[in-house]
Amino acid sequence: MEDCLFCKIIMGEIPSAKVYEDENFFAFKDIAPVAPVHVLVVPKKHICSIADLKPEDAEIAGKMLYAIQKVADLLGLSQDGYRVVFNTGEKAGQTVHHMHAHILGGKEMAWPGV
Ligand code: IU
Repeated sequence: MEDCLFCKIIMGEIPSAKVYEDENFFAFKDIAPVAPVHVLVVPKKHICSIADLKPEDAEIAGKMLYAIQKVADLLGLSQDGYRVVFNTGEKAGQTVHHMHAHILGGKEMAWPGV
């Protein structure tokens, strides 16, 4: 998508601190981290949000969970645990309209955090 920030990051048109890439996903450090470890996992296919998933996206949506697991492993978070957040829509605070998972870790976290 032409005007999508995350599409530009995936294409390398905007620099990012990449931590992982495969055929379907790209992961990079969040520019404004809210935890000691804060990485975004983004599907290369432009899907605006979970709310916009179509039946044909089911496979990529499932694979995304595995990509998140892989990135969390690479970041050394698997043993202590981590949080995964998908802000979806305006009231949830989604600011970039290309579906992404926040992986947050490296600290004790309270729940609920809303
Ligand atoms: P949100 O769930 O849509 O609010 O998350 C968007 C995230 O993208 C947010 O945490 C930003 O700090 C992050 N981000 C980024 O990593 N690089 C950028 O150039 C921009 C936003 I703009």
